[in-house]
Amino acid sequence: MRAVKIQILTIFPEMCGAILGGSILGRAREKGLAALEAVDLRRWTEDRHRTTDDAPYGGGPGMVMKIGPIDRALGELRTPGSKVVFLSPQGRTLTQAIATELADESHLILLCGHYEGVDQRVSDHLVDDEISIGDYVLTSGVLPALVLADAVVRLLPGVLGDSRSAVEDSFVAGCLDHPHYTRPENYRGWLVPGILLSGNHEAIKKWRAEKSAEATRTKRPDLMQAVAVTAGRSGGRP
Ligand code: 9D3
Repeated sequence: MRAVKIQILTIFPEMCGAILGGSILGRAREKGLAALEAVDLRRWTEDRHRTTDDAPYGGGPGMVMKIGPIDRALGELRTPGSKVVFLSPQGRTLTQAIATELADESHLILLCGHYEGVDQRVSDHLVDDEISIGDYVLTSGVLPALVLADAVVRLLPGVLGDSRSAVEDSFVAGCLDHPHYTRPENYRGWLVPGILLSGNHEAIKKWRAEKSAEATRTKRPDLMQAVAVTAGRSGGRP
């Protein structure tokens, strides 16, 4: 059994509690598959006010996170096999492929920024990887760190009840899912497609593949290249 240690380094560790203790991540912890922990960056401050930010050199609005507490924290948390990931709007955008890559690590330290930014020397000298979760503005790196932890932990063998789910990810990542239905068969006249009630498993499999391809083509044509590759065809040709 392979266990992954994930430490979220932040000045707001209390933001992480419900997520790290909740459903899937909580179960992964209980099963001993993942050790998830929010670590308070203020432990490494050295002044009475536990200061983690300061005014920017060159002037301007807002505050900048200081390098000192971050350097001391990482100096203590790092291990020979650890990887420090800085959640930042300047990072490479998180994808399923990156989640898979990080799920192979044994110790992730997720560094979260707050305020207007973090001293550039942190990115330049102290981190191994820099990741964004997309092009929209959040107030800190804490939610991105939790998103990343969730994407990674669900990939660990044994975390999802159904081992098939994670295996199918390689496909799901390149193609939208087919529609799902459950009881009742008729809700206010809105019917479940008859084929799903037919018991014909070959036909159902084919219908789902077609629905999946159709949804991808109409809603996410940008994914079609990946679908063609996944299906073993070349260069997105039909
Ligand atoms: C006014 C300064 N901002 C320019 C738009 C810079 C800024 C600094 C810090 C914007 C957001 C943040 C806080 N966000 C993150 O630390 C963050 C983030 C995000 O906002 N969106 C997507 N992924 C990420 S990863 C970390």
